[in-house]
Amino acid sequence: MRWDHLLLDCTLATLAGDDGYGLIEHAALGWRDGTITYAGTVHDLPGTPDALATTSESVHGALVTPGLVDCHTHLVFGGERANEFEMRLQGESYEAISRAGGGIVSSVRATRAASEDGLFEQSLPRARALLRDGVTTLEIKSGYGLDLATEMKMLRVARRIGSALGISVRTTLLGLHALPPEFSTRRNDYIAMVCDEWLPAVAEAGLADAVDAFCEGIAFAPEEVRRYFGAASKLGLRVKLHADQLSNLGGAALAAGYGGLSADHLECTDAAGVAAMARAGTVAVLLPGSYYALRETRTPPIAAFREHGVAMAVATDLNPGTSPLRSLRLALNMASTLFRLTAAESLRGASVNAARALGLGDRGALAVGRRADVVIWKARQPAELAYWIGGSLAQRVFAGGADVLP
Ligand code: DI6
Ligand code: FE
Repeated sequence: MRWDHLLLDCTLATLAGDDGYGLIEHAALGWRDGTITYAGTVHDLPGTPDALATTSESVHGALVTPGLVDCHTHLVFGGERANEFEMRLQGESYEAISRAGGGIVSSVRATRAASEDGLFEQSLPRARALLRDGVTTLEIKSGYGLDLATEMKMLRVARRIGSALGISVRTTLLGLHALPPEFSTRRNDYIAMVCDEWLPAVAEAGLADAVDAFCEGIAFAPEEVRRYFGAASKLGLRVKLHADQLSNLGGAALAAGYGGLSADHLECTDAAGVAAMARAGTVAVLLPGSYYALRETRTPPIAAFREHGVAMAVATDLNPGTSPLRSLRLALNMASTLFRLTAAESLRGASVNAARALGLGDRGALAVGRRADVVIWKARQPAELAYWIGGSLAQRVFAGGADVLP
């Protein structure tokens, strides 16, 4: 059976193997029915291109990588918050704006007010911007509804974005993001409702691939998150956590204790948190966009992650408040410049390790049997993906073997 398509003369960064780029020069990459059938040198091809594949083309030495994976976004939301950006430029802090009724709750108002079609129309261009930058798998969280109907609306819109663009979207219920104003004096009632009503309803509807919470002084306490994770685990839902971003509440260890897919942010994580993540195989998702936008000064414990062998992912955290970042490549640049990840660590963080943070073993590297999610870049060196700041570098993007670049 012939392959559908064969790329020749590639500079292939396979990202297969335990570290580095997995570089193959003068390489070829073939696929059939959305699955990779060959990743190796042109020299070792088991026949002539015409005999092997229905169509083939030379990419003239261009860099070819797996489709990128953005494993942490909040890109479905109504409105925007440029006014809060201006307030922060005047010296207001993110926490002060949030306590004064702005922040997440202001996006909640706009998201509740939007129709489902309106929310889709507002959100789609943000996902398209990521796709133009090489993203073929994308995680999208709810969390700007804070009532069940709006949370479900967000999750449906997220799935619809995936179908509209021909890329993979993984959805996450972010039930504990902020306390909705109507529950301001009934905190426990809100937690009980999320655990006892929302989780079963969302699981039953099959709308979420995982659940997430914001564990922070301005959001939810560790014991509240534990109750929620306990309920989610009983329903078979995997957990992720916004952990130790602004303060150290032991979030990294908490997520690891529930076999968390990932703990995210981690600027304030301590040695015990790192060790717990290593034991549980929980991925550290680094979000340099919010670190940058909030002018944070503490960096995540990168050296300790390396030392303990904790896999690091890099994501945009695309959201209207703390990370209005619509380029995963820019997140790579920030991870390398601000957190000092090597260019290879940054790229692995947005491919193979990001896939792991979503529980996906079928992508993030170019190897026989993996999904044919492939990007051909206007670049020759893999380090260029973290090196260039801005501009457009993706030349062709394939998701499951189909050309999806708009
Ligand atoms: N952490 C974040 O970075 C975003 N949510 C969260 O839990 C911020 C969300 C926002 O400000 O709208
Ligand atoms: Fe986030």
